[in-house]
Amino acid sequence: MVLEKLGDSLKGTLSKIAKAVFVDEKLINELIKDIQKALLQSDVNVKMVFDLTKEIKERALKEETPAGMTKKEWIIKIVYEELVKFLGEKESTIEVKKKPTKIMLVGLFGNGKTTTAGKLAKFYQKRGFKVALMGTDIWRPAAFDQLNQLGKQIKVDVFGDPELKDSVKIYKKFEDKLKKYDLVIIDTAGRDALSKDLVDELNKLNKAIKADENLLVIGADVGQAAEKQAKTFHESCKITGVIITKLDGTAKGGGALIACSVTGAKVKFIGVGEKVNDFEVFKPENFVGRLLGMGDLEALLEKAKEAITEEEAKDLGKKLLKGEFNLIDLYEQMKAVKKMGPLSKVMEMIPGMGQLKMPKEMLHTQEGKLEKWRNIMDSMTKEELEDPDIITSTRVERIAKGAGVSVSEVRELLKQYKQSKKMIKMMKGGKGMEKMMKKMGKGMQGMKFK
Ligand SMILES: Nc1nc2c(ncn2[C@@H]2O[C@H](COP(=O)(O)OP(=O)(O)OP(=O)(O)O)[C@@H](O)[C@H]2O)c(=O)[nH]1
Ligand SMILES: [Mg+2]
Repeated sequence: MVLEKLGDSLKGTLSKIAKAVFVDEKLINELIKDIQKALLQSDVNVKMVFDLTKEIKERALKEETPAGMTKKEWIIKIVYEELVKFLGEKESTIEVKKKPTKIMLVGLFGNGKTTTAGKLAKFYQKRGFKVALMGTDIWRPAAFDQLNQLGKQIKVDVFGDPELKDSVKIYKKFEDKLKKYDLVIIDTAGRDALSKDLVDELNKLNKAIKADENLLVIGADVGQAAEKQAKTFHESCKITGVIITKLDGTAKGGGALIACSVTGAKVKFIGVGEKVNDFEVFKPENFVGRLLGMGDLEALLEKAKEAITEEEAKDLGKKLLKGEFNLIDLYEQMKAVKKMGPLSKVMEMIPGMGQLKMPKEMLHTQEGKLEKWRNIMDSMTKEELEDPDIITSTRVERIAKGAGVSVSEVRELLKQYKQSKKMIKMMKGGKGMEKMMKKMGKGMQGMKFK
């Protein structure tokens, strides 16, 4: 997988959102920090990281969640949209319209021009075009051999003349022959820097070839330095697009991709391996979708929907307000709380409740306890469930036997019930309850799990 590390961190960040109980400013701030960390580790320029995350934060806090979407889904969508925007939004393709369409590949030493020439040739050949490769690298002795071998491998004609020590002359020599091809891909020589010498040579070639596309080939391992390279090549050699190679082998790829996109030079293709087929059209939407593991996230959000619904929360709230509270309600309440996450977190949201001492058992609804409670309640009569105060010691023994649990476990449930009832009475006395319900309602809306 390309940019595995960046993808993993971003996925981890977003699944935190999907799993969270409440989406609030604190969570959004955490999200922003996580995204910043992930992008900086991928060598994205600091200013860009801050621009991007500022936008995400502003939208997440200010924009209203569209109808039919949960807040969580909306935030994940914002992250996705902003990343896509940063990567240049729409894909930018090359159409082979006139014959021959000419693509010239330029770039510094070892960035993958020759390899990419082969990949591009294969890409268009597969789409039914008649493709030719041309080598104009007069600097590296083995350059023409390398291209020839590639041509043989993919069965594409290769033109070039290692004897001629002038790249323009090489092109001119074969210009006529190239006319019968739909697409001609021209490989050029690299340098270790964008020297005046290289600029002169490329400009000379440009004038002679008048290529339809001048594509700059940059290895992703240069990270954010890609911006400077793209800019200088863009200004001095009129490049029409960028191909980022080696995205498979570096943690800095995010930096290179984003850096290029902001120069205005569109990334058109990406190289994702050494083989001829390790090559893709760069589609920001698909790319970000894959990076964020959209498929996995959807599954995660689906799970989040299983949590408590707004209706359920309201029903429970109404009952509590009326002071009606029996064992069944306790069971429902515990179930709801379990769905929402730790009760302590719920309590933090209610004014004045943070300081309230809660029964320990209530704060830690253990897995399995609900199951047991349901069994115990199954052994109770309707009368007992509605008015647990009538349950005497002999009744406790009978219930325990029926449920296959110990007497102390039945007593524990009853104790829990009494404590909860007491607490509810206490809250009913003050204004706390109303506030709590309002706040709960708000929180629930934020979670709106359909
Ligand atoms: N992993 C990986 N390696 C790549 C990719 N593209 C190119 N390479 C490797 O990078 C090295 C340099 O590739 P070349 O195509 O020779 O680079 P070049 O730009 O033509 O180099 P010069 O002609 O010397 O300027 C080779 O070992 C390629 O196999 C890619 O997408 N992924
Ligand atoms: Mg080369």
